[in-house]
Amino acid sequence: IRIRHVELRRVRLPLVHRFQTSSHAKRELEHILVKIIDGSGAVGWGEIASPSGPFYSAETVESCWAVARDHLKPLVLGAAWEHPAELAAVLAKVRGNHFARAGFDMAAWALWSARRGVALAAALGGSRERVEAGVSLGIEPSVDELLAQVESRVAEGYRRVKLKIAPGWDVGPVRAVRSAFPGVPLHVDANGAYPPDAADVFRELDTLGLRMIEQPFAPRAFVAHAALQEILDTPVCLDESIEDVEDLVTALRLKAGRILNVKVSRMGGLTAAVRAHDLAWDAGMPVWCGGMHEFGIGRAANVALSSLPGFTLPSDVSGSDKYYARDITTAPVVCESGFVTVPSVPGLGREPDLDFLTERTIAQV
Ligand code: OSB
Ligand code: MG
Repeated sequence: IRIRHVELRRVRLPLVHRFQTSSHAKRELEHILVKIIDGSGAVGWGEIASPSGPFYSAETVESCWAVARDHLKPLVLGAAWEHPAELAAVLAKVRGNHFARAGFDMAAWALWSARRGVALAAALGGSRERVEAGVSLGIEPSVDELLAQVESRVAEGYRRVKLKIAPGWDVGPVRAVRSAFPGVPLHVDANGAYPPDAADVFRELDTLGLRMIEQPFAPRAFVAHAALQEILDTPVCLDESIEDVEDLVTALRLKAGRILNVKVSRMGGLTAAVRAHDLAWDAGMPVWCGGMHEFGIGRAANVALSSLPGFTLPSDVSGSDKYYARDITTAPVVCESGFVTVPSVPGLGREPDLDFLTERTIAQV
C-alpha cells in the first residue's frame, strides 16, 4: 500500500457541557482530522484528539499540527506497507508526539480494514458485538450540580460513572455521590494532581467502595503508585503514566497499579493500544478504553478497540450526544441502555458528514 494523498483539517466543535479536570477546563475542542488515500482510491480517516493546551500530555493542537504537516505526512507519503503495524514502525521515527501519530495510525487501520472488507473491530482482534459504556464527569461548580449530572447519566443507562477529583474536590463530593447513588459503580480520576505524600486522601477514598482510583500521581511516579497500591484495597489505574508498551512493562514489574486505561491517543495509535492490551491480557490485568472527548471518527476507533477480549471494564465511550449537539459523522455514536454497538461493516463504520465537516473546518492542508 502506498498513500498518494494526505489531507489534514483542523475542526472545531463546542462541547454541550463545560468539562473541568484537575489540570484544565474546556468548552470547545479543536481536533485534527487526517484523511489518507492510497493508489487504489481507498480512503482512511483518523483523528488527532489533542487538547489545546499541554496539560494532559506535552502535546497541543499546534504541536500536533506542525508535527503532522512537517514530519508525519512526508513519512506516510514515502512509505510502502502491507499492514498498519509496518506504517506505525515508520511513524515511530518521530519520537513522542503520540496524539499526532495516533491520527495517522488510526487512518491506516481504517483504510486497511476497509480494503480487506472487514470491520475495524475484527481487524484489531475484537469480537464483542457491543461494548459497555461508562461516563466521565468533570469537576462541577457545586456538589448539587455534580449530583444532578450523575442522576441524569445514570438515568440514561451508563454502567459506570467516573468522577474527576483534585485537591479540594475529592472526599467530600465523592462521598456525597456514593451516598446518593449507593449501587452505581463509581471510580475517580485525579489526572496526576496529588503529591506522592497525599496517601491520607486515598486512604479515605479507599473506604468508599470505588472500582478504581485513576492516576493519583504524576505520570512518571511509578514508585509512588506502587507504594500507594500496596496500602490500598482499591485498584490503582494508570492513564498518563503509560505512554508506550515499555511503560506498561515497568508498571507491571513494579506493581504500580492493577488496572490499565488504554487510550489510543496517549499510546500513539491503535497498533500500540492493541499491543498494550495483549501484554495486559497476558499479565491478567483488566483494561478499559479511555477517551479524549473524541469526535465521531476517534470515537469509532475507541468503540472498535473496546471490542477486544481484555476490555472487561466499562470504557469512556459515551454517546456523541454527551459531548456534542451535532457530531461530524453522518451517524453519531449512540449509547443505548448502557451499551454502544460495534459496527460490523467494513472499515471504521463511520463516515464524516463532509458538508458539516467543511462548515467546522478552520484550516486545511
Ligand atoms: O483522564 O481520561 C482522562 C478528558 C480530557 C483529559 C483527560 C481525560 C479526559 C476524560 C474524558 O476523562 C473521557 C471521555 O472522552 O469521555
Ligand atoms: Mg484519566
